[in-house]
Order: sequence, then C-alpha cells, then structure tokens
Amino acid sequence: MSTSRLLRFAAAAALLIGGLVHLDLYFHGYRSTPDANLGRSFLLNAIASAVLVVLVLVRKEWWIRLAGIGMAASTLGAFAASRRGGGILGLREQGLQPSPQALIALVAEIAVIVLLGLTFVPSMADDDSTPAPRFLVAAAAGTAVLMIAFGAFWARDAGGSTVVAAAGPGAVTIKDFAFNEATLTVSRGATVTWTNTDPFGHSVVANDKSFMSQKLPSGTTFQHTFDTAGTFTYICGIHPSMTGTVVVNG
Ligand SMILES: [Cu+2]
Repeated sequence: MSTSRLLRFAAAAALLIGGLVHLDLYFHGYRSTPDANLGRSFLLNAIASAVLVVLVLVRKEWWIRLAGIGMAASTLGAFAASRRGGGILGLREQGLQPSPQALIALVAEIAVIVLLGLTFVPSMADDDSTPAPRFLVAAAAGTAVLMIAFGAFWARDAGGSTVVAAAGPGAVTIKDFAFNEATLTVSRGATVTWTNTDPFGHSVVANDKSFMSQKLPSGTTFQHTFDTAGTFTYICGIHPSMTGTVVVNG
C-alpha cells in the first residue's frame, strides 16, 4: 500500500473513533442537555465523522483531506472552549472529563490532523493513482454499518440508568442533566441526598453558598442536612443551567 493511502487509512480509523465517542456521549447524556444545540452538535459531529471516514477512505482529493483536518480542528476548538470561561452551549467541563471519552477523542482528533497533514507533505504524497482496492471500499461500507449499529445499540440502552438512586423523601436524583425532584419539600432537620446517575460529573451548589458539594463523579452522592427553614435554590456548578430547589418547612 502506498504511504499516502496508509496515512488516509489510519486517519479514517482515528476519525471513526472520534465519531463513535461523540455518538456515545450523545446517547449517554448530552442529548438531554439544557441547551438542545449542544446535543445536536455531538450528533452532528458523529454523522460528519462517519461521512468523512468513508470519503477519506475511498477518495484522495486534497479538499476531502482538508475537510477532515478542519473537522478535527473544530472539534478540538469546541473541546478547548468547553474548558474555559463560560464554556460553550451551556457545557462547562473540566480537564479530561468525561473520562475516558474526552482523552480518547482528544488523541483521535490530534491523530487525524497529524495523519491527514502528512498527506500534504510532498515526499509523503507518493503515487496513489491505482483505484481503491476492494478492501478499502469494504472498510468504508463497514464503517457506515458500524456507526449505525452502535447508534441503534446506544439509543436503545440509553433509556435506563444502571445506578439506582437512593429512595426516600430526602432524595434527589441527578439524571439527564437535571435534578429530580426539581423542587423537593422536606421538614427542618432532614438530610437530603443527591445521587448522580449520569455518566458525567455534576455538582450541587447553593445559590447562597450555604451548601456546596465537590464535583460528584458518576454514581456518587452528596448529603446536606437542613437545620433552618426556608427555600434554598441551587445549581450544578459545572452546568449552571441545571437548577433545583429545596423547600424546608419549619
Ligand atoms: Cu452538571
């Protein structure tokens, strides 16, 4: 196989991994983010990745390879934007969270840029004029089937959560980027337990700072005992558009 074709083959594999990670994240949380455009951007990323995998595999035109680089670069840009300041589309993540998806996608997108970038180096652009071998066409078709299969699989199992939330009157479940119950009423002296059933980290931060959790990784809980009556509003410190209220009756 020619060097340039080998580079394209490896880049297509990296594009596929990046796309699958976004598809996974879409079905396991991000499709239910407060800002619907955030979820859509993950789905769009997966679809665009799948299309580019096929094109990069079977076509060698410079603009297709450039589109692959552009796609990976804009994904990295969005990744960086989500980790600084106010975030992007209501998403504010930290470092390499969610783990391990963030790290896998980061490595994959960088690999796409490097591998496709190398195809523009004249010494790498060896003769690649023979028609695409049959196995490349098969790999492209396999990619399309794989993306659809994973999408269908994840869409099907995304409904249920594996983490069982604490039962009882003083329980709030964090699921699909929301606090349930959004408004919880308890008696003074009650202890409220928040359980994060999302695959992503969340936190619980009172607007008046009277209670505040650390970042709660998936499956962990946070407790606070309400000793004074009143109405306490709180947000997720990572996704501030997630809001909840605890009403404490005297
Ligand atoms: Cu959150």
